[in-house]
Amino acid sequence: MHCTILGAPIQAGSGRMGCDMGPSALRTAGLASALTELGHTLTDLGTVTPAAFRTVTHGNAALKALPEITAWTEALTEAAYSASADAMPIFLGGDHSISAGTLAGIARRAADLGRPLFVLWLDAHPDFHTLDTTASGNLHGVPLAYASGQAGFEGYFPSLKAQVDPKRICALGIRSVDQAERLALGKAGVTVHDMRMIDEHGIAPLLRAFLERVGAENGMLHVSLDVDFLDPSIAPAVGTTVPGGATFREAHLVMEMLHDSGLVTSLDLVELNPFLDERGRTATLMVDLTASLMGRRIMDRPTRSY
Ligand code: DIR
Ligand code: MN
Ligand code: MN
Ligand code: MN
Repeated sequence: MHCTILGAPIQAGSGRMGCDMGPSALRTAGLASALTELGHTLTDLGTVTPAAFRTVTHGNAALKALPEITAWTEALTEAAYSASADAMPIFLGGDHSISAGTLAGIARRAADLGRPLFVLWLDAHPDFHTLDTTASGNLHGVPLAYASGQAGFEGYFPSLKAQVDPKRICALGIRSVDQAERLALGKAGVTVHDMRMIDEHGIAPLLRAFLERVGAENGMLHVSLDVDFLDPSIAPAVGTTVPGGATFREAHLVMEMLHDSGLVTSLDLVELNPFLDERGRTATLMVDLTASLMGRRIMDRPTRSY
């Protein structure tokens, strides 16, 4: 597989500093060699640069860094569209607001190719706020709502050339949902497999059912991996730790199943805050999970086709 790597060092969407060091920490943890050792080729496209920020005002006084995130979203939409032309792009955040742009660009690519785009959202949070409903004002809480065409972004974020169908989104690992998000997710028809579902059914059957849908429709699959999907005991380097997250083996199993499916066409690695890490162990885990997604395995086994 040919991969492209793009750094998107945004931190303003998370409301605290540090995520801008994410791309550097992922590179330091050996992302490139992990990919090439698996036989993939790669082009590191470096760092995306946003245009100058415009002054904008919005009725929600809580919103933080709206002009900055808007400019980043515009730049990332274009970058994601180009980077996905003939390669699998891997986007290095940066906080989760990067996915407003990565999803918008990938959705446009999928529309060009005439293929349905599915999204696997691996996160403690659904990030399904609009500019009107977010109470924290942290714009890493809005990308999934924006990219799936929820109302309230018009005139602020770039208008979408193509949007993600909310019914093709599966959010997995969810354990912190605000009331406005709960209502909007239900209304939009997003599949939410929260930690309770994972506890009761196991993570594999839930993921398998989703992958079967993607395969049946010859879909493209974008995976967005937020560090806080993982339990804080194994992944401390994130500003919004939530107890009760995915274990080391659950996370690797998800990645291994994704690899075996052969369906993944793009990936976000987001919310890594190296300032909060312990001797690089979260960065290393994120790279190891990416390696599992890209084909690293314990023992050889037949590939499952969906
Ligand atoms: C909360 C937390 N729902 C908010 N969100 C995220 O601030 O809107 N934390 N995405 O990582
Ligand atoms: Mn997130
Ligand atoms: Mn999160
Ligand atoms: Mn937040």
